[in-house]
Amino acid sequence: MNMGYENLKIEKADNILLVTISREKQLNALNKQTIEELYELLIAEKENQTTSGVIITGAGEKSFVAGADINEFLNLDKGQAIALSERGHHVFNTIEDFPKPIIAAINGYALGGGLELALACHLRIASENARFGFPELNLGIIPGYGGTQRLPELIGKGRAMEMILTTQQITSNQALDYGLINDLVLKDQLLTAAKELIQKIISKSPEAVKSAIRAVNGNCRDKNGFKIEIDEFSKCCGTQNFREGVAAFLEKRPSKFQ
Ligand code: CO8
Repeated sequence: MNMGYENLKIEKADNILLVTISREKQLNALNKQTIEELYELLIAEKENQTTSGVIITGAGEKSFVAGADINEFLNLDKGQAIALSERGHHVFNTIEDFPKPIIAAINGYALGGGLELALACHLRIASENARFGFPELNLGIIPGYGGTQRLPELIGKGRAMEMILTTQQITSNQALDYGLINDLVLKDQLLTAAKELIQKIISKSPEAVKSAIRAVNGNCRDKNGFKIEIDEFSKCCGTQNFREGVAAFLEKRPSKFQ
C-alpha cells in the first residue's frame, strides 16, 4: 500500500500502521516533500477507524532518518528558513499531539531532524546499531524542528546541552541510559518489539489513550522556547558560516568556520 506517496511506504496489519521513510540513498533525509507526505498521512489517519496506532521507521539497514535534506539548505535565506522551520514545527507538533500512539522504531542513524522526528513521537524503541545525535552545529545552525525543546525535556538540560553543543553521536546503550529511548532490542527484533509495545497501548480504551497523550503533553509548548528556536535557527541561516557548513558537507570536506 503506497497510497500515492513517493517517499513513504505504508503497510497496515492488526490496526497498526507501519510507515517507512523511504529515501534510502539519502539515508532517509527529510526533504520538504517527505515532511508534507507525513503530514497528509497523519491528517488522513487521525479519523481512520481502522488505524489504532502508528510505527515510524526508516528504510534500509543503516538509517532511521539522517536529518533534514541538506541539499535543500543551498541558498536558503532567512525568510525561507523561518517558513521551513515553522512548517516542520507544525508537522512535528501534529505527531506529538496525535490522538493515537506513535512509536519511532529507530533502526540506524537518528540525526538532526531525524532525532527531532523521533523525539516528537510518543515512545522510542531502537536497535543496537542505532546512533543518535544533533550534528547541526557542524553546519553552522541549530536544531530547527523542536529538538532544543524536546531533548532537554526528555533527558534533562545537562545531557541535552552536551549532545547539542558537542554534536557527539551517542550509542543505543547511552540513549537508553539517558532515557532518550524506552527500549533497546536486537536489529531483527525491532519491528516485532515495536508492534508488541503498541499492542499493549491499543488494547486499552482509545478515549483514555487519547486523553493520556493530551494530558502528558499539556505541559509542553506553553513556554516560548519553540518560538525562540525558530528565531535562532533562522538567524543562523543568514550567516556565511552556515553557507560554509552546507558547502563543506556537500563537497565532503571539513568546514572552515570564521
Ligand atoms: N541530507 C542530504 N543527504 C544526506 C544527508 C542529509 N541529511 N545525510 C546523508 N546524506 C547522503 C550523503 O550526501 C550521501 O549521498 P551520496 O551517496 O550522493 O554522496 C548518502 O546520503 C550516504 O551518506 P554518506 O556517504 O555520508 O554515508 P556515511 O556512512 O559515510 O555517513 C552519516 C553517514 C554520518 C549519517 C553522514 O551521511 C552524515 O553526517 N549525514 C549528515 C547528517 C546531518 O548533518 N544531519 C543534520 C542535517 S541538519 C538538520 O537536520 C536540521 C533539522 C532542522 C531543519 C529546520 C528547517 C530547515
